[in-house]
This record gives sequence, C-alpha cells and structure tokens, in this order.
Amino acid sequence: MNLQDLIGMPNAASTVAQDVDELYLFILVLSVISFVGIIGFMLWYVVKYRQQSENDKTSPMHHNTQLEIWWSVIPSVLLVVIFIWGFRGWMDMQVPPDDSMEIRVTARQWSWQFDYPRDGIVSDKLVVPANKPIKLIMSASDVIHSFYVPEFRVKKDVLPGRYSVVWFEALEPGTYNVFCTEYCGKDHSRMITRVEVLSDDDYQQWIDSGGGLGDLPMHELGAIFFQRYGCNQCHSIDGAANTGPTFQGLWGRDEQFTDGSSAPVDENYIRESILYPGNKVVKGYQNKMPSFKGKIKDKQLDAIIEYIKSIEQ
Ligand code: HEC
Ligand SMILES: [Cu+2]
Repeated sequence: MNLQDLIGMPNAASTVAQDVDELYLFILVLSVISFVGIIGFMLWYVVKYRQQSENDKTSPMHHNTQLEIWWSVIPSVLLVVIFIWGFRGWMDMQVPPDDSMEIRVTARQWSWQFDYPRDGIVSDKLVVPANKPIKLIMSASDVIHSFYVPEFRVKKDVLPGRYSVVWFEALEPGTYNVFCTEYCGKDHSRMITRVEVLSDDDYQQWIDSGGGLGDLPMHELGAIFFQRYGCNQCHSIDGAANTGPTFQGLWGRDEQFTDGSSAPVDENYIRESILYPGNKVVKGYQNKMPSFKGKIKDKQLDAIIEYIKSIEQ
C-alpha cells in the first residue's frame, strides 16, 4: 500500500506531490497522537479525580514548572519543524525552474484556454511533455477563477487584470482533471478540462500537427486564429474596406487580379493567398500581405478556411 492510498490522496503525479503528502501525513499523525493523548488523559482524570465523597477537596497544587516547560517546548519544536518543512516545499512550488516551458492560460466563464505562443497553438486542454517543468502564466477575462490539478497538488487563483504563475513537472504520461476551484457563476461546476501528459515524441507530434484543436468546431477555431495571426488588422468580415479585401462575400466568387487574370475563390486559392500572397495580387490592392509560410500550421489553415466559408456572404 502506498502513502497516497493510506491517507486517501489522489495519485501523486508531479515532482512536488510526494513531499506534500509526506508533510500532510506528518501533521496528520501528530494531530492524531495529540488528540488521543489529550482527550485520553482528560477522560482518565475525569474518572480518577471525580468527587467521591462530600469531604473531597480540590488539590492545593497550583502548577508544575517542569511539566509546563515540556508541554511548551515539545509543541514549539514540532511547529518549527512543520514551518521549515512547509516553507521549503512552498518555495519550491513558487519558483519555476529556469528551463521551464511557458504556456499562457486564460480562464473565462466557463472554460479554459491554453496558448502556446512559440507554436501558435490554441487549445482547450492542457497538453504537456512529461519530465519537463511547465510554467503557466494565467489570467482571467471576467471573474476570479482558480486552477487546480489534484494529482499535481497544484492550485492557484486566476485573476482578471493580473497574471498569476504556477508551475509543475509531471512524472509520467497520463491524463488528469483540471478543475476551477473558485466559485465563478452558474456553470462553475462544469468548468473542467484535462491535462494530457505525453511522452516527448507524442508531444512533438502534437505540436507539429498544429496541436489541440480540441472540441471546438473548425470555424470557431478559425475565428481564434484569424485574431491570433493578426489577419483582422487588415481584413474585415463585414464588408468594411481596409488594407486588404474584406472576407465578406469572398467565398465562391471569381477574384480579379492586378495582372488581369482571375480565379475562383476555393480552398486552394485561400491557401495560396495565405502562404504566397504575392503570387496573385487582388485587383485594387497592393502586395502588402506578409507571407505566413512556416508560421501557420496546416490544421490552422484548414480552420481559417472553414471560418472564411462560415462568414455571412
Ligand atoms: C498587413 C496586412 C495583412 C495581413 C496581416 C493579412 N493580410 Fe491577407 N491580404 C492583405 C492584402 C493587402 C491583400 C490583397 C493583396 C493580395 O492579394 O496579396 C490580402 C489578400 C488576402 C486574401 C485574398 C483575398 C481576396 O479577396 O481574394 C486572403 C484569403 C487573405 N489575404 C487571408 C489572410 C489571412 C488568413 C491572414 C492572417 C493569417 C491575412 N490575410 C493577413 C493584407 C493582409
Ligand atoms: Cu471558474
């Protein structure tokens, strides 16, 4: 039987979990011993020194210096032990190692969003490699939430208008629950997602494939990438003129180009426009769009195409 089963804790799946549980066990055992000892003596004395006849007098003894010293010194020493042990563990959990991988976390009513800035990935579940310190930089876009993974013994409030940081290192591949532990409104209890801990290879594969498209419908995901890659700075979706053509009415029409040619707007055309904007320059516009080749992943392109299709014509 391992420690976690003994004290009824969930599996210890992060590097700090075992230490947290050992300290917990230490405090638990101390509390049980003190409780049984104190209540035991109390009951014993209640019986032993009960009034047995009318003539019983209270004891003339006022105090016992030696006893009082012992019952002050021993608990004080134990408290100092708990403090030092707890403080070291707490510092460990506060300070992310220098080689941590950073992930941005956004909490909102009532979902979690995980951003991988280096890889341009947005995910609704947290996917991380095992045996690598992960630093989460978290903020909320509405009310206070709290990020909690019981198996990691990691919990931290997520606040609007401010960043909070938490880190962990998962011990092995597996799937764990993420809960919100700050009451945040009607669907608070459903604000649940998962941490997927993968082996290095699986993680790399996940990144290469454009990552956690999650359970969002493709076109909604496309809307996120449309913002994320800054397409919205040059393209409107409501017909308004900008540096680039609006996406309203784009899908399916025949596009005219500056060289006098034309082509139907389909998946391949949009793909080409994003990866090689200079190949076909739309009539009336300048070749001002940067190429997104190598910056945008295939699945993200697919999502953006679905998004363009979904825009009201
Ligand atoms: C700096 C401004 C700018 C940004 C940012 C930008 N574009 Fe463009 N885009 C343009 C301009 C200007 C054109 C028209 C000239 C051309 O065809 O290259 C254009 C053309 C296009 C076209 C062809 C439109 C048509 O009417 O045929 C598509 C599709 C497109 N952009 C998609 C995107 C996507 C998706 C993103 C984000 C990943 C993006 N653009 C980011 C400026 C921009
Ligand atoms: Cu919440």
